[in-house]
Amino acid sequence: MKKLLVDVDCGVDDAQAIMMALAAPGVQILGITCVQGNTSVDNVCKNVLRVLKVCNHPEIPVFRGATKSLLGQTISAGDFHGKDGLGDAPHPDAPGLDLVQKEGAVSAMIRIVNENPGEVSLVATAPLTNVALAVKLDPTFPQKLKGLYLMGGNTDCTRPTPIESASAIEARVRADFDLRLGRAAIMSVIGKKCVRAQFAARWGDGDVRTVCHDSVKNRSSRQRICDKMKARGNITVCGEYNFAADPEAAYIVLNEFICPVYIASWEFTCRSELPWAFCDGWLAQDTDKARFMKQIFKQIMESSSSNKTQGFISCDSYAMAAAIDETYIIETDHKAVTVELAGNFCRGMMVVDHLEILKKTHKAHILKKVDLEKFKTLMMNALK
Ligand SMILES: [Ca+2]
Repeated sequence: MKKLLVDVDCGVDDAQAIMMALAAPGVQILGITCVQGNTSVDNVCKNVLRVLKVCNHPEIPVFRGATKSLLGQTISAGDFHGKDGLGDAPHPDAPGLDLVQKEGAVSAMIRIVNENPGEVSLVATAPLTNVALAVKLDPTFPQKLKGLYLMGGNTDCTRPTPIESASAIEARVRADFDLRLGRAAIMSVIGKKCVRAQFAARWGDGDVRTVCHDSVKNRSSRQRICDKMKARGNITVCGEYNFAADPEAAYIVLNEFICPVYIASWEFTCRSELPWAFCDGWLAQDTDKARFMKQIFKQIMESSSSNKTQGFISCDSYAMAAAIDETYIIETDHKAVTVELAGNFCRGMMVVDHLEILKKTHKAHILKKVDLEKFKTLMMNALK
């Protein structure tokens, strides 16, 4: 039996991930901990209880966790998941907060893992506030986990990106840094001290270091500049929501969780999108679960239909699938990772230490390629 603890900010894709785990044979959810994120923590608790009711699993305990990020700063998730986090499609018989456990989320996490040492996989699909608090209360918490599965963070484009022409890069660098230099000179000064300050002011210090070290190692600065400029965010320029919503928590988790860590980054989920035709068949199943999903997913589907460039992406489900079935993972990047906490544009961005400059002994598995047929089956079964 695979034992899971799930930490969510129950938006629509968290609901999809929870339903995937509930439907998977040989998987037991020991508890669901809630944290603010897509919506307030009270809404998150209500949403989880609603999902558990639809799936006929009211016995799974739900715990209320952090109401704010570690520093108390908020970053709006917008209305993508609806104001209530679940597509603004309320149900009159939805369960109330009286069903939430009295025990708090963080102490419940620690207790449950202590009761099942070495057996629990923690799947975290939300800002990492609860998870970071758990290691601060109990520094031995990570080593008692079987694994940690995260949805969050950025990679700096592991897929080949269209390379800009040298003249386009030159123009960008000129515009950004006001360098009055020729093309060759611009490319060669990337690693030099005199321009670092300018870079740091524009890109954040972590980025500067990456570019500088690349230059020192005589890699193609041109390619690196391209990659940096193409690193994708979904809430800030290059920040993924779960990390950007609580960068300090993400930093603590990536630096203090020495258990096996698997990361489904934003770019990875984008690359692993499913066709909308799959989504149509998925929702057309004649079940209460599918009808429920159709209601809560309606708003997102309508807003997505205007953006035909992107397929169907259930972000949180990719991390959940990795915890449920290890054979779904085909290829990972095994790299040390951390999080940028400063910078003008890059706060909350995951930093991947390709050159091992940070000298970290612990490395994370960044999902690169997965078995999408297995993923589709897990998704389908979630609504059966
Ligand atoms: Ca989430």
